[in-house]
Amino acid sequence: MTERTLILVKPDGVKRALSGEVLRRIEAKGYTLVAVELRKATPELLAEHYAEHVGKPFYDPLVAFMLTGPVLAVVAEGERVIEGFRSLAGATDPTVAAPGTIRGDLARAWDLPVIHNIVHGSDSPESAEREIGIWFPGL
Ligand code: IDP
Ligand code: MG
Repeated sequence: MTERTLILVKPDGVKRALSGEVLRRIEAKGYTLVAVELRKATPELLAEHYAEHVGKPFYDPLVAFMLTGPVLAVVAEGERVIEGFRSLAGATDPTVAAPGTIRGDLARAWDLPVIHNIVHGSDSPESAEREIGIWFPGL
């Protein structure tokens, strides 16, 4: 079934000029770009986006990190794109993310309170619908 997912190039990816590389991989896989916008997050928006992580030890550092610079907000569309982009992104921890994935190829561990791993991708149809509504309420 054709579906949509919310992807973010996080501030580490934007700063390292990897936005184009991430978009290239999304398009090369065969997914369609529906929306692409360079945005400055706000604490309110991130509190909604990361609601599931409130109270975890990395929550405050995660929000602080996401405010260090612009993020590239993307909606991509395609057959099973939610699962497919998670597969392109690789595991959360870039040290063990498989080579060939965005995180496995382009990120590594730093001695930081929050993992810098270049991208976010919705993890389920429910999350995708919720997150697209947060970042692109007009869609
Ligand atoms: P995901 O991005 O692979 O879906 P989540 O568990 O949803 O991973 O976590 C959201 C983000 O929070 C991660 O992408 C990463 O930046 C950060 N994070 C997750 N777990 C940890 C942790 O154990 N320590 C530090 N940062 C973490
Ligand atoms: Mg997640």
